[in-house]
Amino acid sequence: MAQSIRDDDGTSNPTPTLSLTELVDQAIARDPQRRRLLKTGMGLAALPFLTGLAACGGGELEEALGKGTGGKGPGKKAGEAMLGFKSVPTSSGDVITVPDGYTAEILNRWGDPLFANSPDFRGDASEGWQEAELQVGDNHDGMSFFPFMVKGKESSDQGLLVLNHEYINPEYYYAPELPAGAGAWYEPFTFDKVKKGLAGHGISVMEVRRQKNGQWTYIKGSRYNRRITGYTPMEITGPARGADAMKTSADPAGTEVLGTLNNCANGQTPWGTYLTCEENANGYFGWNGTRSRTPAEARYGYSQTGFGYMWHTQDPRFDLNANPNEPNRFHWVVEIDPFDPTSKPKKRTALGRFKHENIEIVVGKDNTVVAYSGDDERGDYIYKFVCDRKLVPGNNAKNRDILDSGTLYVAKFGVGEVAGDGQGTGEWIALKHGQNGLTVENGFADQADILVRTRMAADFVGATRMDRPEWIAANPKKLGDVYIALTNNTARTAATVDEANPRASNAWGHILRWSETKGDPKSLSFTWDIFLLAGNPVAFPDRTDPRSGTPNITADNMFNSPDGLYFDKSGRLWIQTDGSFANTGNFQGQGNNQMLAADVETGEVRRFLVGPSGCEITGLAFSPDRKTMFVNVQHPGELGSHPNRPAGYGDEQIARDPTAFSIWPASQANPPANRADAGRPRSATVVVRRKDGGVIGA
Ligand SMILES: [Ca+2]
Ligand SMILES: [Ca+2]
Ligand SMILES: [Ca+2]
Repeated sequence: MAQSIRDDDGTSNPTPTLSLTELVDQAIARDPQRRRLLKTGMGLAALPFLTGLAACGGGELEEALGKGTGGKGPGKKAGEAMLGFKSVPTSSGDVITVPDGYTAEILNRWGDPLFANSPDFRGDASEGWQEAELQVGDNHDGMSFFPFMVKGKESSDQGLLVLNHEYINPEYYYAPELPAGAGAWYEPFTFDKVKKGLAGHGISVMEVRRQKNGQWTYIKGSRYNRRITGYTPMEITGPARGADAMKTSADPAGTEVLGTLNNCANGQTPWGTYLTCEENANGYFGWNGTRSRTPAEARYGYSQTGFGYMWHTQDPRFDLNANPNEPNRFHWVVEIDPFDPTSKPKKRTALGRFKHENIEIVVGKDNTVVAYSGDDERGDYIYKFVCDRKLVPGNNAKNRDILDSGTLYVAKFGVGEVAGDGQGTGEWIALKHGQNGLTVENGFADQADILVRTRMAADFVGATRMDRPEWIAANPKKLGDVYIALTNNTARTAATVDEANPRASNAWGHILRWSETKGDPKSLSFTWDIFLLAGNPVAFPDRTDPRSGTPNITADNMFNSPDGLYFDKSGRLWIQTDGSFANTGNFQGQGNNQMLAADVETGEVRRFLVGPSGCEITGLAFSPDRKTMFVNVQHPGELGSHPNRPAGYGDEQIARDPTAFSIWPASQANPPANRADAGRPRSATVVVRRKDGGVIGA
């Protein structure tokens, strides 16, 4: 999410971690001979690691860039190009652009009818909550494709598409009732509007099918179709089930919660289930009257008015003074069986409570199941969970509750042998009661307490504060290699940079990767390096200036704020952005949010897709043959600092004139003659295919 009152750019982790100076001093203590090298100059640009990157990236990288496509990297099919498409130019326009030879078609949109009895989207936001519950939700985000098995094989023509609806844009979601000047567009704010808001959140499950002509459709009324919303009953499982902190007046046992909220990104398990991650749930809560925040409420970013949704004014469930434990029942990972529309989703508390971005499951050679997840806030942490039980391949029933027991770890990044060379070593620290000082004496009552207050346990053990951990993706061609998008952190200062987060005022973000020791996902140590620093080589042409990015960032592929990361089966790394589309200053020439692909062996990055006005690109899935790509466009029309934002328009104006800025996806093909007939911009799932029917990206 970006660019609005609903963006949580706050910092609720005040814990200091070691400054670069302290890290350098530590390294010098270990190796006094390095003193001269490390202590000279000391502007970041003078740091050896940047010149080191230039040295290892420069010549070889340019050669790779010149060669363009092809080459036999590991894991590719013979003759398959890693980046076999021509880079797409940036754009500030109101359409999706894809490379020559590709098509982009709309599969579903916010408000599309999902069930036989669903009403069609009216376009004026006049639906009530009962109707909204029967339609596709808003703000599409993380997504997975579950192929049907046909004749014993995974189909690339039919299956279930499961997608998150992270939040709503009230300015487009609610129809103004009072005339302009008589009140704000959202007034009067009612309990029914809370319920409609809850209906726009959650998850959609829909059957999708490829037609004979190659185009995809979703099947309205399929028996698999399902809406999960902010009201759907879910079971609480794992160590925090039944804990005092999980009990409320509505659920005195602490075992069942209504709904899932702020479902950002996702994960897909080898046992056929979907994982959805609860991120900025704090934004929906507030309080009436006065309240002194508890330390945990402060640490998780709760405030009197949240992100401005106003739910707490109408529904006591979201009022911390009325229901102080209700927030503890969010910020979890939820597991859903998409093939059984009657199944009850499960909140898996063993995985910890924080602002989960996505969850990436990796299975070791010994069938150990490991789950990675980042906590998306400035200065927060990277986690991994190692399951107690091993995967039983092919036995979904046996694997079903595997995420309920295991050990949660948090990452600590070290400088390694050389300070300032952009690589290092790291360790995973267990967040287990009785270990690493997480004891009753130190204020942690039991494992449930550690899990409900995971952030505070991680603070206690001294984990490394990162530049907003977003998606994590594991390289399918190199077991134990894991990549993370660290989207940006303009709050980092020269005094708080460290080697893994090396830039003060990091406006563009970076992608970091680590290799688990011996390639074993359950290892408790790793080595790491920086895959790329995003930047702007046009605004900052001096390539020794860290603001220009690493050498693999060029005028033709530059971007800011990497967010979604996804490896396809060939080992292509897809990068989706949720950053500034201002196209000026630090971001000049970078246009709208976009998607790129990277060859992680050569470091080459190419721009694959540019989104419409005011959107972010997030959520990615492929058919098993990878000839169909499903990609989500979230919040087209969000005003932010877009260059085409109508003058004088804020949320109030756009709510009353909702086609003044973006009409995507109506703008994509055959837009209506009368622009107002488009109704309003809508989040949507897009199908990208190659006109020659080939593998996407190759
Ligand atoms: Ca995020
Ligand atoms: Ca180092
Ligand atoms: Ca995101």
